[in-house]
Amino acid sequence: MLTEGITTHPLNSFASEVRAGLTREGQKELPSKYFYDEVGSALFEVISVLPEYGLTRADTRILRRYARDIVERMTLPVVVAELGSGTGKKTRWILEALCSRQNTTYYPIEMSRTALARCEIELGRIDCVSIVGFEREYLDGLLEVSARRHPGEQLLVLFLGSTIGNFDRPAAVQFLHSIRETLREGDALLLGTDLQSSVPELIRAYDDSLGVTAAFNLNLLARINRELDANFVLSQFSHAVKYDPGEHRVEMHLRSGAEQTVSVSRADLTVTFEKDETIWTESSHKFTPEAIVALAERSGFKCDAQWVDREWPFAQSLLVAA
Ligand code: AVI
Repeated sequence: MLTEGITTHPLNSFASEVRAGLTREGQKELPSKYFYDEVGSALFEVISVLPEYGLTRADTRILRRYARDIVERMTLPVVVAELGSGTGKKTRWILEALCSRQNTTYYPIEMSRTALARCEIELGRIDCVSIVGFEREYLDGLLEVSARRHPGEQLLVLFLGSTIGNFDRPAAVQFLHSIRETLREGDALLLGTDLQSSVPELIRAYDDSLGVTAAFNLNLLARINRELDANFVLSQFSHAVKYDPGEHRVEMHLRSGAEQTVSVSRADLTVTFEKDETIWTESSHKFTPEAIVALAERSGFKCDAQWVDREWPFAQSLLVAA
């Protein structure tokens, strides 16, 4: 695999976002994108196979079952780009379905070099696929891919795993709109989204009995300790999960077990927590099929088709640039 471009979150942007989030008026926050260091990515891999967390299995099942139907809706030749490819496991089905019809260039766009390398191992063995990885922010990478393709090639962008659910609703519209702006009419976005289900089932999915999701959440503080020279005492914080029925989202927080003061040297910050005060670390929005159609339309796409899993409420939607 060729890997192009190098962008990592520079230390000072991590430091300044931590500083901004922990000094906010009212609810303290940390951005969920910082979960995914080496340890966090490994923990997320474990989450994705937990019995309580059906999301990744549902995402994969739909792709395995319907990859042919999905690619048959595209006009050949097609190049494939993926935003946040992870290890690329799920993508195999789409690439194999395309391979029965054409040789395919696949552009994984991913911030993690380790994930890109694993993606090459996972997918590099498919004969008719050439992989060109981009270690970039999603939109930067996509602009580059879109500009590189040959005239007449259609672009299929994959945004799987319900990562769109980690954006606030207005940010989700804005992000899809920015994707749309990099595309040409007729290009497509395959969007994976977790759907609404019962609240106890959702809470269990984010508060598993082995405590893996709790470790994933707490690792954010451990990462701040490691990279920003902070002194969070992990045993003084606990994983907390709640569901906001108005916003249809699961929220993860870290709750302070005592009144305490923490310093984050490289962010030039000393911060005080009340007992039971929380840091909001992630939102996972849940959708309905109709809400996805509306979201698509507000962002310049038309929903061409949807596939819903039978075992876990999850949808893949093929959105065509209108
Ligand atoms: C990556 N993202 C879609 C996952 C989710 O379900 O929101 C991250 C995650 N957080 C806790 N468990 C999984």
